[in-house]
Amino acid sequence: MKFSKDFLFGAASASYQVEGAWNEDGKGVSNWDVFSKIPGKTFEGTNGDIAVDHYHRYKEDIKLMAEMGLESYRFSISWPRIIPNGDGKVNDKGIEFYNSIIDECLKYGIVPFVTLYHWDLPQVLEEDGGWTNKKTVDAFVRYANVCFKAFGDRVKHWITFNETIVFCSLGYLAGAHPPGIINDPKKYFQSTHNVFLAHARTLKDYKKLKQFGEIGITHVFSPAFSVNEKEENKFAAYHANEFGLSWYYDPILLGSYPEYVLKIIEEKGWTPQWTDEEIEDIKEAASLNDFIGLNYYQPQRVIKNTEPIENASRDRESSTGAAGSPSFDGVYSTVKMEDKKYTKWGWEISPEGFLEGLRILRKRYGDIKIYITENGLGDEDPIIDGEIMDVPRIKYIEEHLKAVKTAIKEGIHIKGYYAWSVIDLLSWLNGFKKQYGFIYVDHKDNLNRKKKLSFYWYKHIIKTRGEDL
Ligand code: BGP
Repeated sequence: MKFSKDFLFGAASASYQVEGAWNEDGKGVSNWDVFSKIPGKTFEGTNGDIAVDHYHRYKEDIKLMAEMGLESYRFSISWPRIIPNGDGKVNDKGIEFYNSIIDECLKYGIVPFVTLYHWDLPQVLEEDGGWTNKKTVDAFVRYANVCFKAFGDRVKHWITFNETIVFCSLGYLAGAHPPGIINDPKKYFQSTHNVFLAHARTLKDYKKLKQFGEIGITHVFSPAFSVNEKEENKFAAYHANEFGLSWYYDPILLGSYPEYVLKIIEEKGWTPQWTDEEIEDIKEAASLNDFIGLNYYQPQRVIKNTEPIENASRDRESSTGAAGSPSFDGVYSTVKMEDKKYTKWGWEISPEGFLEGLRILRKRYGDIKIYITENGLGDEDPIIDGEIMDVPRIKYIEEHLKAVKTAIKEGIHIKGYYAWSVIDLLSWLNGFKKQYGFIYVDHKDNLNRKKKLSFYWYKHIIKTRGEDL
């Protein structure tokens, strides 16, 4: 089987992780510009001041993407580059930069797939309460409208938010992302609701503009499975999926919050402050989603938690995605299993979990259109005789693309696959050590670009539309 002609083979990046130029051409300061400079917050104090200098080298980078045969490039817009203080004057130079990126893509027939929010919030808004403040909702909707008006003639694929669960939970429970708050479930739930509201209102505005593109949101897709048939562990996995999946997917796709979670947060006093009008907006917007974006790296293996949660460490080390921590509410724990395979960073490699998760998703939400907006392997790539031999990455992507193929055969509506990442870039908490790209960046030699083995492999897969997989 070949992937259909309208299936998009792509790869992704995010503004803070690639651009650099953090204080150039009128860009405002972002929460990450500030947070990454707090000692101990990032791996060896790395930050995105320069990142891989995509801001100045985008032409070279997009040319390489074209050479790889990439059909679509998923990138994000830096909000503080467009509106430096979050809700004030628009920065023309920022508009100009993304116009150039978009036009450069289109020159080669690469479809731009744009994320509006991949975590770099204008610092002025962060200091005013960030996503816990409703003012941020209004400011986001305005910013989104600015982008639609500036780029919507050429951009026909929009993602509002990237991974709400990550920036809200690491921001307000683990303290490992800005604003660095530890263990505040009230703020955590408030921020998630505010993001869903911003998403809903943005969709309503986008549809009014009649630009006839598609719009959706990207969520982490990390289904939880019980480690065995024991009732208490099966319940732990159910609970994990209600809090980690349903809480995020239900408001977007069904227009309402899951009863199970609502009841618990009510008892605990964590219910967000919301109005009937807001709940109505979320409900109305559910039918306006054109697709859902899934970022899949690994599933979760879950058991009932028995440890006191006070023992749970809340820091960078324990927030990088490896199994082994109790949940914030102490109900379940993620565990590493003897019979599973893991990456160097302790992430499980499970194309089976991917496929199984896709089936569960279809059962709950029906035939929604899906894009796999991120999937890939973080590794330290071996260099042999000057060549970057990233064979494990090829294997990882191959296995996951096969799972996509099977899912499509089963009738699951997947219309595109974006590898994370197009080029080696800054990992939020792991610096430049954890590589994901098809294109290598030499940090010892002027950030020069070099094609990896996976570059040639992906090129072949795209050219043959995955027939040989
Ligand atoms: C996702 C983010 C990406 C990227 C990726 C890999 O959660 O959307 O921006 O960072 O994970 O994560 P890491 O760099 O921690 O391995």
